[in-house]
Amino acid sequence: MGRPKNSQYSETVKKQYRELMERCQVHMEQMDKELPPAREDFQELLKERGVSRRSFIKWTSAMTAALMLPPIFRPMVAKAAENFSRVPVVWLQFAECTGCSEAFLRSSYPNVDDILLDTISLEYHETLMAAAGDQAEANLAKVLTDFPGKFICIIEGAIPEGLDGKYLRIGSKGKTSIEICKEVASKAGAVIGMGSCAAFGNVPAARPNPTDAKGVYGATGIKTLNIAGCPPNAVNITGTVLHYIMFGALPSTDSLGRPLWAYGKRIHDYCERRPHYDAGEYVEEWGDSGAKKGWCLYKVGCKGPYTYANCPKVRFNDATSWPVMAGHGCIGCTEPAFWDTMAPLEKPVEDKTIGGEHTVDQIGAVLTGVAVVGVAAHAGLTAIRHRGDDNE
Ligand code: FSX
Ligand code: SF4
Ligand code: F3S
Repeated sequence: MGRPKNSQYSETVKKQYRELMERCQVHMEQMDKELPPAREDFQELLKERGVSRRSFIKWTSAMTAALMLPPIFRPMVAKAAENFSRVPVVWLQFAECTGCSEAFLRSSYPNVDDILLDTISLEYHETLMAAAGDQAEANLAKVLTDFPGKFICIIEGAIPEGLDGKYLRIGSKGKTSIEICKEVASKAGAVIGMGSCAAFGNVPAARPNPTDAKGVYGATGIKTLNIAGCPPNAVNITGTVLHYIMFGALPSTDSLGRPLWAYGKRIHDYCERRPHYDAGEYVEEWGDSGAKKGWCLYKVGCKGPYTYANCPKVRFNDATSWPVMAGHGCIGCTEPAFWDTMAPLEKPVEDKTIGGEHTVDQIGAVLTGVAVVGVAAHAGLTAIRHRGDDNE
């Protein structure tokens, strides 16, 4: 059979989008029946915080495109935003620095993402909740009983496996992080690893890794969707949760469990210094004339060519800047073991399996083969993933 003709192809795509829309509508109607009512009127909240209707519509268009969905899904994204506060969330913290929670709480002026994150229904979060001791544990047990299969479990931090997990015990019963993780995640509708520690072990697992720390999957076998980064960008969790609200499923991921909509391309592919890379204009040492002119940071150790993330696009600190824009190369914080292999090097990676004498674009092609599996032109159609399809 040959390839379908253009008109056939577009009919097929339209049909698939119609089916996807139906699935979204059915799921959101079902959700309406099952979940508690919204705690706050989202439209009122936007008004109170000074976000105009026009800005909200602009945001929904941008988020729809970011999630690789066609514009017809914009009203569904708006509806999902209104329902954001209805999905109960349990946030577990294990071996980490709380930077992920900080990133999640960051906001100096309100934009739609920040307001959404403010409304999230956090039923349990050790740093933020008022309850302590037995009361906190009772709150957690209540979510597991009241919303089995309906709440989202977000895990921040690595899990120490050493001493049978006893390097990290939490609560009055002294449960290990392995026990808590298994108990809570087994009852969740979706499990999200927030940050590179939960995803890959990261800082707590860096050499010599005295506690034998691992990512959630490595320590427990529980598959997580990974919002990688140290810390990750909060925008990437907003989009992922919106997707879950719309379809009852997490977005499709690369082989490392990172959602393709946010981690499908390399830093190097989006970087504003890329024209200087292509022109062979490099910073040779810190403070030289190239540094003053904003040239490419590859030779002083930028790991953008090996790193999959959308930092140049979404930026940090109210979207004002990101590491390369601030003048330092990317240290690869969304990649496994970056503390051992990439961060300390203020020069290009020499490992021949990754870099060496290859050109940066060859490196990208190799990494694409390893880490990212085909982002289709109409990737929205493949953006629905069932639990258990990732981390493989
Ligand atoms: Fe810290 Fe989160 Fe890095 Fe880890 O971040 S910012 S060490 S990813 O688990 O708190
Ligand atoms: Fe940007 Fe780094 Fe790539 Fe240079 S090597 S273009 S600074 S991402
Ligand atoms: Fe991390 Fe590199 Fe982005 S260091 S924050 S992935 S620019």
